[in-house]
Amino acid sequence: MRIGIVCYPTFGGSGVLATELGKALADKGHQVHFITYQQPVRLSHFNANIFYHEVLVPTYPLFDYPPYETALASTMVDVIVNHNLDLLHVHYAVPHASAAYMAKKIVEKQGKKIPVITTLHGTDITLVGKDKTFAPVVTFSINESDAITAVSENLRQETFRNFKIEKEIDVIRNFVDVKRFRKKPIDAFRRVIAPNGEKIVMHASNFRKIKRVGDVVHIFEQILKKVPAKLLFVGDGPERAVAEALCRELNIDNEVRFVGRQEQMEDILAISDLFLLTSEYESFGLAALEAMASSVPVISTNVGGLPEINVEGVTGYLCNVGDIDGMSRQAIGILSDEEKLKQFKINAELHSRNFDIENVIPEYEALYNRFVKC
Ligand code: GMT
Repeated sequence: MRIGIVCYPTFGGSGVLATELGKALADKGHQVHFITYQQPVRLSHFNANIFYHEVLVPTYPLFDYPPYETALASTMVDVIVNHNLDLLHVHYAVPHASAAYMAKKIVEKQGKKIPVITTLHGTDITLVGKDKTFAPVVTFSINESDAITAVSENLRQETFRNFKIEKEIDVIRNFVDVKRFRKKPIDAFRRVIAPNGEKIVMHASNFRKIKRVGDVVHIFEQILKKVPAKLLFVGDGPERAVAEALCRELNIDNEVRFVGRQEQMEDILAISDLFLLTSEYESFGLAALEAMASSVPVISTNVGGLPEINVEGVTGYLCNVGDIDGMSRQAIGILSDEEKLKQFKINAELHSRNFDIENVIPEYEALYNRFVKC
């Protein structure tokens, strides 16, 4: 099959998921065409079945706002026609679903039918898409997609709650390549971060307000009172400076490292003991799943799709948003008991196998096969 994938090429979960999906499809012999404004971050290896088409937005003195969506739709048309695509799979509704609709209509005029599948990832529905400015276009273009998928049952329900959706939404949960994340810790690396055998607590995100990174700092402050530990912050974004300032204010900055955006998540996760995800909302929480696949238990909030992946008392714990005391108590409980920590690590890795890439890719292929006869 010749498949076009449109996504955000950044470190965000939707881009990571779409890129990993494309790579896995290419490994299975499909021809995959990525259409994005930048090379996706996880698209580092050469694969003869993968093509990358950059969307270039022309600048012009009249354009206060460069027309990205128009450029994207035009690039889609070019790739659909010149590479004879069978199907277009867009990740994140805004503006990918509406650009895909436009491209579909344009190629239809040229006698080519192209099925469009839209995968909803979270903030495209719960934050951005709901905004009055976007809602009519988002609703329309989702409804015009030939198939809609959501990455969790929670997101499926949220979408029906917030938009007038006229067709079924299939849930295809996010996945993880368990083999890739099953890595042995690099001892020298661990010693650099935790020279005296301290426990390593980790948080990874894009540091948007929705992640509540301040809660991570407060939880870690409480952990430190009971367990020698270090905190690793991975990623970057608007709240990073706030979190750094808070660490200084609480006088725990020597125990905290901000390592910025990282591509080799599996190496960092391999030396971690506990993952904290304090978000106000997560449609899924791919970062938490990657942690679990690396045998790292997760303390998370109990919102969105997180209860669909983190199992209370088995792979970690789930608490209400903002329940710093509760999350600290559970974190200390795991970190201060070697046997418990060991068991939770085993459980986390075992549970992550339910989301293995090898089980989920066939679900996408089955969906594609509903529209493409090969
Ligand atoms: O979490 C973010 O801010 C990034 C965002 C994205 O669109 O890349 O992540 C969303 O999609 C991920 C992949 O499906 C999910 O794992 C995240 O939970 C979801 N984020 C939110 O719902 C806040």
